[in-house]
Amino acid sequence: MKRRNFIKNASLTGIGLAVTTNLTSCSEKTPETNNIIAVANKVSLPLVIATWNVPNATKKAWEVLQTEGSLLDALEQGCMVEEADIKNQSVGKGGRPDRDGNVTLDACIMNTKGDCGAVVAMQNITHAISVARKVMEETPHVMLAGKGAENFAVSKGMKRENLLTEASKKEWEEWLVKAAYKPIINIENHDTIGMLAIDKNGDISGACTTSGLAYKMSGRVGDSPIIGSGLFVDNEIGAAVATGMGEEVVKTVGSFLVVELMRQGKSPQEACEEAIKRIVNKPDSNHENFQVGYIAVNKNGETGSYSIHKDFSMTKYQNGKNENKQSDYYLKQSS
Ligand code: SD4
Repeated sequence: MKRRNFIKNASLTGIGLAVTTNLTSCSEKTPETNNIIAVANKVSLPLVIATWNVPNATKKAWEVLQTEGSLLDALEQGCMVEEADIKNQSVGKGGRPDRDGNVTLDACIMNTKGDCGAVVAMQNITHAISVARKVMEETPHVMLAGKGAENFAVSKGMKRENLLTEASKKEWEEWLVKAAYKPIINIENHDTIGMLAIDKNGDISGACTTSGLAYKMSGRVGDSPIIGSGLFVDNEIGAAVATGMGEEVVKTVGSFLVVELMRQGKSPQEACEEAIKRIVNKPDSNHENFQVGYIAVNKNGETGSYSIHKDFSMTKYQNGKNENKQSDYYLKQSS
């Protein structure tokens, strides 16, 4: 087998090259030369990445993986950090409400086998990610909505809580004066969380949780809980997660697109860039007025992130430390 094909096949089937435990390097014999070729691949696992600047969440997830917790435990507990933080106004408790003053949460989770669970437009339960996981693991369904999701959560022992904090209520009351629906670019900065993790065996899973766009219509659901749009994982290839204007992500099935582009051989960075271009190149795209950002990881542990506007960032936790990296962005070309 030609070396290039060997590498491709190896990464597609999840064997060998890049995914063995804490890989630092490995080698192969080529039939042509019978030489040993060192394939340097300095990826240290486990690895956790997340949208925006969420160091506490990535740290928590990484620590769970380090202490032999499962990928899903790591993702759930990492996301729960943000859901519980009332200073974060785009996720969980303290999230900005819809235009009627109700905080409604969307979340989903996807495992190594391609199983998934989601909740949409759920109220009064802080940890939407935990409910999404229970939908996946404890029901025959993939998605529960509204009251059904809330009642299911309560039946599993979760507490009903008022998610509208004084701070979010005050902002909403100020918004009501003009009541103009104009999502502000990057207002979700530091908040909404899409998280992807690779464990020490090279297996990949992902999660996403949000209160969605502030002052949305009652009943509006974004991309975040929609498998393929807000999140997609293929353990043979890689994973991607989205943030920003969910409607635009849904229209291009963004996260699935990123993973499929990686399947075709693009790096995570190239795949994120191509998926953003699909959005901005649409006829009558008004991308000057909205933000979308993607982060992605492939089976080799390479990562990428890209957005339309500046100031999107990715937090990466690896080797026991956090790094928050500003993403490259489409409109840089015209700035
Ligand atoms: C949505 N994509 O509901 C979400 C919002 C978001 O960072 O990601 N904010 O459209």
